[in-house]
Amino acid sequence: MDFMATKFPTKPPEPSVPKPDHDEGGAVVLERRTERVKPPQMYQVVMLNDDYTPMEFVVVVIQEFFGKDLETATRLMLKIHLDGKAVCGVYSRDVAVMKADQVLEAAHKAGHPLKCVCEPVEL
Ligand code: TYC
Repeated sequence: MDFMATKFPTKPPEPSVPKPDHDEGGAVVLERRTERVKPPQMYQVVMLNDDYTPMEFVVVVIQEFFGKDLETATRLMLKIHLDGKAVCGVYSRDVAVMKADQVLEAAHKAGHPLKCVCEPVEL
């Protein structure tokens, strides 16, 4: 019995390395291709408002875990209090998760319901 191939053999994909070419004078010319590497996805740590955590505690947490000075931490705390939330810092995923865990642990130990979440930064 005869079998027929259902597909013609396809050409292998072109290699992605620059191909040597020749200029008018016969010299080999290599085309330079710039490699574009995507920057890593960054994550923002968003602190949420609640009715019970003392303002002073939030200010200390923001200074301690997000490296802000007293004035910046106070402004951020007030923004959270008034708007319901604010971004306290932007980091790689692992660092953002670590910061959020540190905040939650400190709040839990102190008996406050303070919450924060990590979310990908929209481009
Ligand atoms: N709303 C709280 C209060 O009136 C203060 C507060 C601010 C709580 C920011 C949480 O992330 C927070 N005591």
